[in-house]
Amino acid sequence: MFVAAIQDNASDGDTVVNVNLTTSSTDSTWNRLNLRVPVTVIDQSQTFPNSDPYVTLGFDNGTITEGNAGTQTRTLRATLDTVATSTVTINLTDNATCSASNGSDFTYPASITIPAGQSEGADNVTINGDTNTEENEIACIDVASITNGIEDGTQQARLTIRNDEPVPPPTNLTGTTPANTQQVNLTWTVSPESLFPFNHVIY
Ligand SMILES: [Ca+2]
Ligand SMILES: [Ca+2]
Ligand SMILES: [Ca+2]
Repeated sequence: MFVAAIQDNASDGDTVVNVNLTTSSTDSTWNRLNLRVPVTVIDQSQTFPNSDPYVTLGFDNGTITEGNAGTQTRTLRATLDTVATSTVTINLTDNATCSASNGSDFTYPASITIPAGQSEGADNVTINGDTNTEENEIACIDVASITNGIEDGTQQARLTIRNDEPVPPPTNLTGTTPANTQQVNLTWTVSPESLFPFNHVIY
């Protein structure tokens, strides 16, 4: 008896086929003996069980100087570890724990799409200029979900938006001369405090 396996290209895993045999009633030795013979057809596909590509996410250039008005862009790129066999969609979300604010400091695309046959896709993140005196800000884009792909660990694209407003001079500078004239007490106010180094030199 021969059992022939039929070739295909499907990644459908190993298959077990049970072949049932019944001997003839005229066979005096094995009369009506029933046999069940399992035959395993092994799937040789290298991509089974999961053929989805792994996805990484990042900016081509992770810093930008803010500017005072209008918008600028930076390229946000999603990259696969293999060529896509079907369309891969990476849905994006912003991480609100980072200092830059979605909507006022930057805006980003809802998703990046990678067509079948490609291994990467990209879209623009838009940065808004302002004239606010502030610290550098960081925009963080996370992966919300992926269709036909797998997030490679935890991906987060980070963009540093460099503030370009000049640091204003200290204000409310006052001095007093105590009885001991070798000593002068000075007080002043800086804003925002985080923009000033801690070592203030007095001449
Ligand atoms: Ca500015
Ligand atoms: Ca800003
Ligand atoms: Ca600013």
